[in-house]
Amino acid sequence: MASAKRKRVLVLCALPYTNAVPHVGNIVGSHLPADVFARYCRLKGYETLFVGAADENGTPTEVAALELGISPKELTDTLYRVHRDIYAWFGISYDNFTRTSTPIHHKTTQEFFLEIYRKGFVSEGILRLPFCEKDGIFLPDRYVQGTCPVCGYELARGDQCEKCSTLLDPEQLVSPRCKIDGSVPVWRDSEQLFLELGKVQGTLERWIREKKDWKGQVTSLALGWLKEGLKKRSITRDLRWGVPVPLKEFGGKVFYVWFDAPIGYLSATKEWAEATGSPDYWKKFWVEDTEIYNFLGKDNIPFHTIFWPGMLFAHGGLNLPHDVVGLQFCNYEGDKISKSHNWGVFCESVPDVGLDPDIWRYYLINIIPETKDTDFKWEDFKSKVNNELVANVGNFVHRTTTFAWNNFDGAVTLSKRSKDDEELLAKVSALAADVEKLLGEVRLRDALSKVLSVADLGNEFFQRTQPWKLVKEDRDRCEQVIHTCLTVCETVAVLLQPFLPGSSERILSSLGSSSGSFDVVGNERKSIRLSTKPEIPFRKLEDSDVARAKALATKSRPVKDYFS
Ligand code: B3M
Ligand code: ZN
Repeated sequence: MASAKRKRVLVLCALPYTNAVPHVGNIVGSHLPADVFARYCRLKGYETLFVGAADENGTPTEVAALELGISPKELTDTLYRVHRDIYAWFGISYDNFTRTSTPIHHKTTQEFFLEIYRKGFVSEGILRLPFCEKDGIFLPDRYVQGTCPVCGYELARGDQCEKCSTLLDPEQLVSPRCKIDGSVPVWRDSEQLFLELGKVQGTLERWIREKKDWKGQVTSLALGWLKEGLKKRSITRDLRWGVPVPLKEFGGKVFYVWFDAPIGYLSATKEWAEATGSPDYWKKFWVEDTEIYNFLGKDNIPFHTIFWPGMLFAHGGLNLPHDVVGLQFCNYEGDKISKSHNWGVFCESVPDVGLDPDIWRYYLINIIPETKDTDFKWEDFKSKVNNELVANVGNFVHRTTTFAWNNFDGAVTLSKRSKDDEELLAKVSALAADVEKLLGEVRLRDALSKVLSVADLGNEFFQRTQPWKLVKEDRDRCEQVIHTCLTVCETVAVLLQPFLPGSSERILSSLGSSSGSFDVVGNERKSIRLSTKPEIPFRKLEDSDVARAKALATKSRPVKDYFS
């Protein structure tokens, strides 16, 4: 017997830096898959919490502010709101989307540090850091550019090579330069603190080897780094902006942004718990039985499979990720998305197009880079929306509801079912079970395509049973057929909930239903009464709509314009 205990799930999305405004690649690469999964967990009745935050500390912010001639606080105050509003527009259902500049985050980070410091996982040492004499600052790792010592990629960043994913120290780069002004940095010694990752190497290795159901790309990357042997990694920097190191000897220094950022997962949970009036409730998710799912882009995999779990092992007593859902990249029309080259679809402009967010969600879910890099293409956008969402789901729901409205005044009652109906509903049931299973395995694209198969079956049934003829020849049978079709419509709408929340709610309410869970098939209503005259659920995109969307959504608003 399965235990009656309610399963608990914590869904986490990588914390976006607030030095830029997100583009669609950022949405499909973490927030949207995390959202679909969180919505699924809620519908399953799991105790679900979905939190995130703006990653506001460290050098990415300090440098961006420097470039704009404003303070880091001015920069992050504004960009935090921009991020928050964009995620809300796309229907990303964060229970808490906060910031890493909050007092609770600072406190949580300092306490976390003191715990691992006390436990002997922190050492002191000298770090040679790149200093830009022109800008008068120590350069953030990622603002040093040079050739990757491993694969030879010439534009590798000082924290990591984007080509081969190797974690780097800026010092390892061949011919390093300052990314801001191209000058050659000088190296200055400074006293810093280090996390002794070597001490948790064995524990990490055992933990990762146990993870049989992780994506292959994630496990193999992680095992690759472990094979090289983990070295100590610096966790402090000489910056003003960030979380201060709570040791007298290290006064004036702050934590390295990758040290405090993942602790943001914890502080976002704590902040949420405080807001609900039960400040200790965060422990349910971090100490008691909970499955934690982390969603992130592939460049963040090392930090989530090695660095953050290493920190958690050093700390002890906190839950580790259950799954690290590492996603690949999404390109735009065959090339890497780039704001500076104005190449991509930019979130700040997407609402201007005037299309329903669910239309975007539908296409974007189709290009979640689950196993390999994907591509946003306008042709594909149009054909997916028109040939799948409109022609399949929309058409089935619309023809069924319109028929019921015109011929039965919008209300049908089930008298009996034919074998044909039973067979259809059994197939629908089986597909619905597949959708749930795929969602549980975080195979979101496959899950969505199964939902479409349900609507396919419905369309095919409608076509074959010809209710437009039956209504004249055998009205009773016609009512049974329409009842069956409406039941399938309801199932489709219920299954669409995690993917297209707004549309599915509209369809459900027009069917006189409100779901909020995944139980429909086998649970269907004897009498179905439409609440309103049916409207077209999804409108077909004309060439002119796509041209307009393209013209508007590919315009990016320079960050500086938010401050003028
Ligand atoms: N901010 C990197 C990024 O935005 C970083 C993620 C932090 S997750 C703890 O790609
Ligand atoms: Zn490389």
